[in-house]
Amino acid sequence: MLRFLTAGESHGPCLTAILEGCPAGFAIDVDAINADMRRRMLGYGRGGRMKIEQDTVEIRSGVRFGETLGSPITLVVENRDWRNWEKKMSARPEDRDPSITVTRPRPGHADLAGVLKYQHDDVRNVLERASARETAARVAIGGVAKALLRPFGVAVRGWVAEIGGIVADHAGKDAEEIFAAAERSEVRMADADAERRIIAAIDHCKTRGDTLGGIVEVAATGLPPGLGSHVHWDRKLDGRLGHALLSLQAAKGVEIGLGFETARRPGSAVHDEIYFDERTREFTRRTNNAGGTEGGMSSGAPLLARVAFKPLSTLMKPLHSVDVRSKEESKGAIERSDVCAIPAAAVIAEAVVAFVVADAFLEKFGGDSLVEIRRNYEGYLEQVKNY
Ligand code: EPS
Repeated sequence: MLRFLTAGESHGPCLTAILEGCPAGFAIDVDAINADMRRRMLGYGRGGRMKIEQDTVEIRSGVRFGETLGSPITLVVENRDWRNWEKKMSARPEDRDPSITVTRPRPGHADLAGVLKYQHDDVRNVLERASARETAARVAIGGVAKALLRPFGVAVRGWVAEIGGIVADHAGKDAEEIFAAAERSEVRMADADAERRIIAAIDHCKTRGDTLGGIVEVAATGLPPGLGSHVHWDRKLDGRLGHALLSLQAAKGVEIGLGFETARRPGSAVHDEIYFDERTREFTRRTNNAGGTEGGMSSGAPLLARVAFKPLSTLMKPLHSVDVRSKEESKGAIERSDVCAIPAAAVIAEAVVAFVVADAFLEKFGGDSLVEIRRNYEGYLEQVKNY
């Protein structure tokens, strides 16, 4: 239904995203997209690059007078750093400079597998595209996805659950409360004590030339039941979320709802019992351990996803490596990087969830315009209500 491509190297002129499958008539607020672009740049532990960039989205196609046309939407994010890299990242053969070749792959990054696979003699040919800079394009795409969901009351919110093993205490707070407090936090958490300890841990890590990973959470609320399907593997909503979230740079694990904890409990302590409210004539649940999906379909309860990110693989005190040219023992190359990018990862995961949900939403209620989709959506809700 909805599909996108991103293009662009970290230190190339720009990132480009093309989103195809957007129906007509949806309001696009560029300022709202740019607010997310700014949120992605924030967070304690970010490195020098974020001082150079001022990520903003320019819409080059598919939107006229603030509304989608139904045609592909092109989003461009300029790399301000490009002016420092024009020669080093030039497309012209005469600019080739062997003295800047990177030959020491960083353990954990795409460097070694990438040069072996693509037969490159310069690790930079891999690392530029493998860089998490690409996530700026995904946040831009997510901004449009949120605009597709907004008229139907679907909201997607992300925050940080833990960094470097220090876990936020978010007990007793709902998604809206956690999100509101996390937006004011340098580590995107609603727990001032954990925040203090994490900031100290990031400072400590920085002095040791090390990095920290963490876990982010995303909640999507306002979903109708029945997005995705049980009938085929590639139509399952949780499978699609897993694929999209694990495609994020440094992502190592995805959980939906109770996730891995379900494996440790008996069924009676996992499954969300079903009740019927005679007054509203609705099926209800008292728990949401399933995290909003059952059988690969949205249940109507909030969708809750958790994503684990490993620590960034550029270490200022680099790990053991081997020079790919000389085969001599060495240390991994040092590139400018962040000590911790987990607060940004929460914004990025939020954008990815928004895309997957918008795609499943259009698949279910598909049409060429907002008017047509609204009719399908309202008709379906009526049908569910009268079941
Ligand atoms: C990033 C831009 C990159 C890194 C980071 C994310 O810019 P630079 O390499 O010029 O510092 O800060 O990427 C990585 C940590 C990585 O390993 O690729 C961004 O825009 O988010």
